[in-house]
Amino acid sequence: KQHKSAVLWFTGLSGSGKSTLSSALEKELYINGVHTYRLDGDNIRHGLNKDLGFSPEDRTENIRRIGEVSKLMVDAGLFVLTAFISPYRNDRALVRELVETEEFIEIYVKASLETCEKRDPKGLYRKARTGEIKGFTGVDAPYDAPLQPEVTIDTDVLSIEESVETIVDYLKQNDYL
Ligand code: GGZ
Repeated sequence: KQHKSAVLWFTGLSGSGKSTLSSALEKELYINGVHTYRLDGDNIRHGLNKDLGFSPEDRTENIRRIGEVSKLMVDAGLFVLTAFISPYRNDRALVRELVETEEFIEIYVKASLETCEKRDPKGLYRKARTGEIKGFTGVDAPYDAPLQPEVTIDTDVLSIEESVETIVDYLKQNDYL
């Protein structure tokens, strides 16, 4: 059966597990014969969006462009996985409207700030706490948690395998797979 195309929009704090989860899910989708493309900081913030920083305006523009690119890829028949903090509820709502609503799946990667700070894989929270980095999400910049995400993954509780399974189940139940 031909699968639908869609955007799986991961949102959550730095260190919540968006990248880890989206790459684990991508492997599982590949096994299911789904043609995917993953957008993350490595291929977007270092390329298309390398003129953008982390001011509120730049974050909004970052998400807008990623939304436009995602739309093109969905039109091309792909399953797009995006892994950006995307801290503003309004920016995410605009992407949802841009991509057809039924093709936008918001996945809230939920982890407490405490957990994210403990993980601190790049030492950025530490730098934010000492003031070396200003305007860090969760420390001195806001994160609007999704109110009605299609899927919530609590990475404080679930393993990566369990998290991937939860998303795959959602996709199967809603005829994406
Ligand atoms: C948040 C920042 C910041 C500030 C640099 N605030 O853990 P990381 O390193 O790999 O993930 C974070 C990434 C966030 O980029 P996004 O494009 O996802 O952000 S947004 O959706 O808000 O536009 C972090 C690093 O960039 N980083 N400075 N001030 N994260």
